[in-house]
Amino acid sequence: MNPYSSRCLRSGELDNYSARLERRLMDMAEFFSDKEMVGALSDRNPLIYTVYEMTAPEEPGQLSYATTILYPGKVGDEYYMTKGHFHSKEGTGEVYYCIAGRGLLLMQKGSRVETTGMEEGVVAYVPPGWAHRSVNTGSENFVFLAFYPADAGHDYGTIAENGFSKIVVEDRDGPKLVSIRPGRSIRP
Ligand code: M6P
Ligand code: ZN
Repeated sequence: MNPYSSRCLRSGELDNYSARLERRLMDMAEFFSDKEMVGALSDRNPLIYTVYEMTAPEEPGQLSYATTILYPGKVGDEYYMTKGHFHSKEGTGEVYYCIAGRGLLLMQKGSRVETTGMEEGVVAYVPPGWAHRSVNTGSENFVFLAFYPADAGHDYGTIAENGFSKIVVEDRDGPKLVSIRPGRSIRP
């Protein structure tokens, strides 16, 4: 295959991409904690995030990249976030680069939860084996670029079933990490 490139705008749009995905609330209802609020918002079904992917063939050694535009908002007290996933293939990590906005990269392995504060210019590393989710804690679009092995695969099922053990909610003083499943391993 031949080399290629994309121009990544500050808005998060790629001018050359293989797929554009939109995730609305009802595509990810099971991921938010406040089920009553999910029900109340179901008619409006707000757009939570948009992804532009440039995927390489799913073969060892190939790399894909994607931008995510995560909009500001909350479902109840919980900030808009991505579904979050494990990589299906063991031993595959990922690099995130924040282009604009502000948020948290929430990661969990077993019962260990870590967060990295994301703002313009921050580069963050997700080591193999850590589930990862992005959360928009700001009032503007949170935009980031990710690089990952093309054959990593997305495992959403484990998170849909078990959830992360902490969620990010708005408190009087700002974003707060709250335990909802204390000490529970995400992969039982
Ligand atoms: C980043 C990458 C993508 C991922 C996207 C949205 O751009 O990690 O692989 O698809 O974020 O996250 P999710 O797949 O968890 O909804
Ligand atoms: Zn990933």
